[in-house]
Amino acid sequence: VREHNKLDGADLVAVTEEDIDQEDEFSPSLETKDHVPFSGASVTLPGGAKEFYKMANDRRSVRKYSTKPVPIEVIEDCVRSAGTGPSGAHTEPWTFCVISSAEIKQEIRDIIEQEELLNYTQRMHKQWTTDLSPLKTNHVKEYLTDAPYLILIFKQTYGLREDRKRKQHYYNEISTSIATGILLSAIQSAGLSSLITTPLNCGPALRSLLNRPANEKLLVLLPVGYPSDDCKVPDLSRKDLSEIMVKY
Ligand code: IYR
Repeated sequence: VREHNKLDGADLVAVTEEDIDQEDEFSPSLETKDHVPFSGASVTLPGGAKEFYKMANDRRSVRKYSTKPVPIEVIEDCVRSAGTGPSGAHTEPWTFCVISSAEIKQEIRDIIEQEELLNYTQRMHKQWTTDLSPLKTNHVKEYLTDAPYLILIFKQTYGLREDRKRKQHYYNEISTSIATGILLSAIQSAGLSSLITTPLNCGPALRSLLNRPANEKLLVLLPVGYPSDDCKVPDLSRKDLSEIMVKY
């Protein structure tokens, strides 16, 4: 009999005597192939890490968008980049739902604004809403219908193998979060803006709106587009390197 232990993002299956006797019932989810030579990065930025930092430091979370269209090919390249992220046992446990339909964006906005009204007025602690007050956020989210795209990122909590067995998706939340970070940088590199949102309590309704399967759980939702002409952002500063890096 197997014991399932919940451990830090991975569903570990305890190995028992019985499993060891029947080891041949296990087969890797990935095809077993010879390793291939690799000599490191072949594409680099002309200005190296300094140039990447300048780009990254220019990123701001944008909450007011222009309706100016963005070619879908740009979004496709950004999602391709996200899909290069490392993942537990190379399971690639993510789904990126890209919404451009005005009707679906409106439905998403309706679901989120309804929940966020309850979040802000009833569910979030007073300290939480107070901490957010300098950012001037509230339950009204025009960006959900103004931005040309919404990207809903789902983590796949498990997969299905060709032999119909359940495939373990180790560290699916960490893997999908790393892919999301790569997506943010790709969006930035295309001259576009975005915003990480975590619609509290909206996951199940958004999953069913988009007909996503039961193994997919909403991680984050990003509007993507250009900032509106009158866009303003909070006057924030970032921690200095000396505050975030410790050399040994
Ligand atoms: N999800 C809400 C509240 C919110 C929470 C945090 I933490 C933020 O950094 C920003 C907002 C909203 O999107 O308004």
